[in-house]
Amino acid sequence: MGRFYVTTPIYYVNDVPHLGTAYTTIVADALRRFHLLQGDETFMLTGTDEHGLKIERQAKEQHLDPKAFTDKISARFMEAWPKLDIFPDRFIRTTDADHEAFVAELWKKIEANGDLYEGEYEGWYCVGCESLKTDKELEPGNLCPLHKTPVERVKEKSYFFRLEKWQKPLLDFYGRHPDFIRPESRRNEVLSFVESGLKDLSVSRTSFTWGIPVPGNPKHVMYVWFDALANYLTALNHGSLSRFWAPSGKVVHLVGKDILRFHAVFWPAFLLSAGYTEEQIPQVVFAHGFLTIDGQKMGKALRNAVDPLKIAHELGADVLRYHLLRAIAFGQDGDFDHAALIERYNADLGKNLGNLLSRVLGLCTKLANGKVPVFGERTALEDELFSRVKADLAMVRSAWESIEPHRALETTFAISSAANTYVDRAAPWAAAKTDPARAHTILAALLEVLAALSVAIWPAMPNKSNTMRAQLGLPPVEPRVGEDAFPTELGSLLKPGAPLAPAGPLFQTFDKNGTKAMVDKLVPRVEIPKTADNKTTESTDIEVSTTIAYDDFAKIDLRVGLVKSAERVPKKDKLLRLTMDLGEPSPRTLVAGLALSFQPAELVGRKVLVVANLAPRDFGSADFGSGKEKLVSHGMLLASGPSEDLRLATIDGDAAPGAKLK
Ligand code: ME8
Repeated sequence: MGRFYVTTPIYYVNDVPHLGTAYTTIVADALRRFHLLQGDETFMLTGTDEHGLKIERQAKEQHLDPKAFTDKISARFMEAWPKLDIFPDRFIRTTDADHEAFVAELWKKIEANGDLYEGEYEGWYCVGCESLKTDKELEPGNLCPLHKTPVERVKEKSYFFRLEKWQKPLLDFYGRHPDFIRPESRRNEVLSFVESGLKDLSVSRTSFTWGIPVPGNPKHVMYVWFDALANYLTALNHGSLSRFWAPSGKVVHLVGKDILRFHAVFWPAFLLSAGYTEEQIPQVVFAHGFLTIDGQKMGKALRNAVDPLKIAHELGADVLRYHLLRAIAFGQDGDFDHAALIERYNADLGKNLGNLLSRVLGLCTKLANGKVPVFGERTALEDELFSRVKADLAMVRSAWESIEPHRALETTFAISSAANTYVDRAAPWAAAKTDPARAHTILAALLEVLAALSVAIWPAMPNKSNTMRAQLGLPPVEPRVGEDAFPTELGSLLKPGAPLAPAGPLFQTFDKNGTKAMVDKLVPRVEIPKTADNKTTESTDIEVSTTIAYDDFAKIDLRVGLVKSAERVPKKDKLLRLTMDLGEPSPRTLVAGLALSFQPAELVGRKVLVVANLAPRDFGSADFGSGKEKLVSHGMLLASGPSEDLRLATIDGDAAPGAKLK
């Protein structure tokens, strides 16, 4: 018996659960279930990451106190996972009192060891990543390569963590623990990052307050990643739960590749600095790839997120779980496509496994009175089947053990294919005519394989496992600590004479029309792009608009505009007043509904697309501090998206302010 502790990242509450976050959480649950099957003692942790500038800003935009805001979104995560048959042992929130207390203790330990000092930092900060970026990392236009949004210049007093000091110990540690970072390609990336030199890390902020106060200096709040990473220890900081931590437990952190550096560099450095030994560093940080839609990372930033709960509602959580675990090689990116989901469902679940079950149970009803038949003399056919299945089961086990769910399921379904081939070759319906005992042996062999499969699919499809087992006359899988229930041998999983209980198909397949109807049901409806003055708000299917003549289009004077200055409009939450250079002798004033998506400073210096000949639009008046001023927009800036997440229309390359678009 072993101990297995698996964690997911704690998710930022700036987003609700989507297929990307569901993916990591499903893998964690499946791994945990596999370990339960083996008789291991397990602990699974997930939760929400609730502090930091990103969350503070989002709460403000929604006119909510940050705690009220995080309560609202965190609940969405907590409620989502059970709907996908995921039952973590703890759902942690970084606003939990035990976490705040634990992080303060960790800080004090690191401080006492001399690894924190006060200083000032200046640099580019991506609020989406909650991380500083070097000039080298930025994309043209000062964009974060991950979020495609402009970074912000920050300069403030801060505590620094002596990360540089840990460069050598980290490299030594990686050398001694080659499995710490997986997969291999990611390990190499981290190694070359660390080898290229580490800089001390800013670990506190003074320009906002939504964070855990620094012990002894409450003007500072802790950097959100310092706070967040500690969650993995907070959860076990309760009595005997510490037994799940390394080395007495096997600790596996599952993370997306976007956050590997935090887990593989900063986290072990914090631990070593706080006095943990090398053996007390987690055994594995596994960085998986991104779920993409048409090659783009799925998520809020790109507004292409797929709702896992909708798929689970229509097709069952098992189907979604199976698809994600099987279709994507764990560690690599995978493009998600609803039609491919249905295709795999039909092929693997319906035609392969589902068909095997109903075929075998149908034959048992016909040829064996609906009972488990007696296993008679084995022929070469059964020997071949059993030795193949035995070898495959061993491979399934080792694939789960080595965190390769796609391989585990591929082999599981290869067993089902082998059994389907065996039915055709052994032809029990023919044998029944001349040698009923032989037909019974064939069916008994098949039932053994099905019984083994009903357990092997449990980590991925716990519900279908139960349904399958009920039809086989078996109780649901109920793992017990210390008992290895993962099947290794065939021959005595079922009792001869026990009643079988065939029911409807395990998976109802979809024909061509059914597939189309289901895909239509699942595919998210798309929002009509909006203009920055926020006129269109309805969410509906994209419609093709009526065409216009070129002459009509030519009437629109589209130009490149350079934002010279930007300021909020007092008492108008959504509006910004911009001064724009449109290549004219004097700048123009534009008023635009951008304030929920952008800080004024982020816009200054950006080149955007403007409708220059729109009739002036009156926005009333506002007091900017020296009495009421008229608020009139002389043109319109182009953007797309909902008002709280707008994307600006910009121009490629170097275009001068005032350049016309044609
Ligand atoms: O990074 N494909 O939180 P986060 C696959 N709070 N996985 C995806 C994904 C996609 N398209 N999108 C998200 C944070 N994920 C921090 C973590 S941990 C101490 C702090 C998954 O809400 C993936 O696991 O941005 C990724 O690492 C995680 O969600 C990021 O979640």
